[in-house]
Amino acid sequence: MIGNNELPTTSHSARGVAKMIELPQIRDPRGDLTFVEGRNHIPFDIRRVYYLYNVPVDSERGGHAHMELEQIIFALSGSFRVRIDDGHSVTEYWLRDPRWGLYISRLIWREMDNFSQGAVCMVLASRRYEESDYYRNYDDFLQAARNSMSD
Ligand code: T46
Repeated sequence: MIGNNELPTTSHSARGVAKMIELPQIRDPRGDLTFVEGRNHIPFDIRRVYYLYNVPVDSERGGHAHMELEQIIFALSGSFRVRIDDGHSVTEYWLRDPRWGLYISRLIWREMDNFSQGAVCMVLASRRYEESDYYRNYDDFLQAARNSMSD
């Protein structure tokens, strides 16, 4: 089941997209189970999984955007805040429920902070790690985002 109806779609000439996606939950007295299938529950094939843990509560992560990468971010445990900037407006999301992931397309600047003690952030990504895919300079991101919007 998908929250908020349709899966997000991205295009190279559109503004970046961020959207919460609800995953299935199999409730069970033995413990609940949630699963994710690429191109079913999320709009891409999963090429990489990484996770953040042992994160100090005053840590700030992110501070970049991607040229091509799409991702979905989960709080598997604990909570944290994700600030999303599409070059036009900024939106805050709080992740705290492992059934809900935050889908982030290309050309979205993200910043993460307010990690709770013991928070675990898991990310499913559409591509392998490539440093050349990052905008780590905000002005470079902004220019690319604005160019993309005007295409
Ligand atoms: C994102 C947020 C949520 C790798 O070697 N392989 C990897 O798959 C990743 C993600 C990182 N790295 C290296 C690159 C850096 O030397 O690990 C170091 C830390 O990476 P970074 O500063 O980009 O970590 P975060 O937590 O600020 O950002 C990461 C992702 O890079 C980013 O795409 O959206 O997590």
